[in-house]
Amino acid sequence: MSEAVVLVHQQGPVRTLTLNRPASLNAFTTAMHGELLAALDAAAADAATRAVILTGAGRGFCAGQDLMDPAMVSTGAVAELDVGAVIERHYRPLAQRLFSMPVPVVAAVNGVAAGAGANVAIGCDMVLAARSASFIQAFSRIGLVPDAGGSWLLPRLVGRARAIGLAMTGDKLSAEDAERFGLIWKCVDDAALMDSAMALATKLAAMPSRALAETRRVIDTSMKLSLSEAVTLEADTQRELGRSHDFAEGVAAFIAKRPAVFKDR
Ligand code: T3D
Repeated sequence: MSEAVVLVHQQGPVRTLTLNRPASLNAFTTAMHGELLAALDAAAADAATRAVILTGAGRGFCAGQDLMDPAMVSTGAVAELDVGAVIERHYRPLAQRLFSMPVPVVAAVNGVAAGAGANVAIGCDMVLAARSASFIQAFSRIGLVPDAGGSWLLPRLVGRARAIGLAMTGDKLSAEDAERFGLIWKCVDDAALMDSAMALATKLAAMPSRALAETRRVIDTSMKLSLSEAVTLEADTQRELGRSHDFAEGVAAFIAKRPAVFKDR
C-alpha cells in the first residue's frame, strides 16, 4: 500500500496534518487534494479536535500545484488542460473549507511555500513560519495569477502595493519580511517551530471554539460592509453567542476566578 500523502496525528485536542510528499516539496497532486480535504472534513466533524496544525514534511511546506502530476497532464499538451477546472475542483473546496472550519487552523510553515502552497498557508487562521521559510507567489513565473484564494487574501493582508509587487515579481519573501509585511502572524527560530505551533494550537483549543470561528467570520465579512452594517453583524453575532454555553461559562468562570471549560463548537 502506498504511504499516505497527508499524515494525521492527534495530541490531545490538537490534530496535526502533515503534507507528505517531501521529494517534490509537498506539491499538490490530485491524491493530496483528496486526502487533505478529507482530513480537514474529519477534523471539523470530530468534537474532540479543537485546533488543527497544518505543516509539511521535509524541507518544504508546499510548492503549490504539482506541475508534473500525471493526473493533470496525462490528457496531453498543457494547453489542453482546463486550469480553471482544477481550481474549481480542488482549490475552491480547499479554500472554502479552511475559511469555514469550526476550529482554528494554525499553519506551521517549515520551509518554502510557493504558489497555491503559499496561499493555502496564509488562508489558515494564524501562520507561524520558521525563520528559514519563505513565501513565493510563483504564479506569474508560469503565466498564471494568484489562486487558492490568494487574490482575495493578499491585498487584505499586505495592501495593494505589496500584493501586486509580490504577485507580479514572483520574488521570494523571507519569513522575517512576511511577518514585517503582516502576511503572517510570527516568524520563529527553525528549531522552535513545531513546539511554538503546538503551544499556540493548544492555547486556541482551550478557548471557545465557536466564538473563534465566528471571530473569523465577522472579520472576513466586515471587509465588504459599511461600518453600520458591520456593527449590525456584530450585534447579531453577539446575540447568538450571548445565548451559548460558552458565554455563560466564560462569565461564570471569570466571577468565580477559575479557569473556564468551553465546549461549544
Ligand atoms: O493546474 C494548475 O497548475 C493550476 C493550479 C495552480 C496553482 C499553483 O500552485 S501554480 C504554481 C505552481 N508552483 C510553482 O510554480 C513552484 C515551482 N517550484 C519552484 O519554483 C521551486 O521548486 C521552489 C522555489 C518552490 C523551490 O526551489 P528549490 O531550489 O528549493 O527546490 P527545487 O530543486 O526546485 O525542487 C525540489 C524538488 O521538488 C525538485 O524535484 P527533483 O529535481 O529533486 O526531482 C522539483 O522538481 C520538485 N518540485 C518543486 N516544485 C514542484 C516540484 N515538482 C512538481 N511540482 C512543483 N510545483
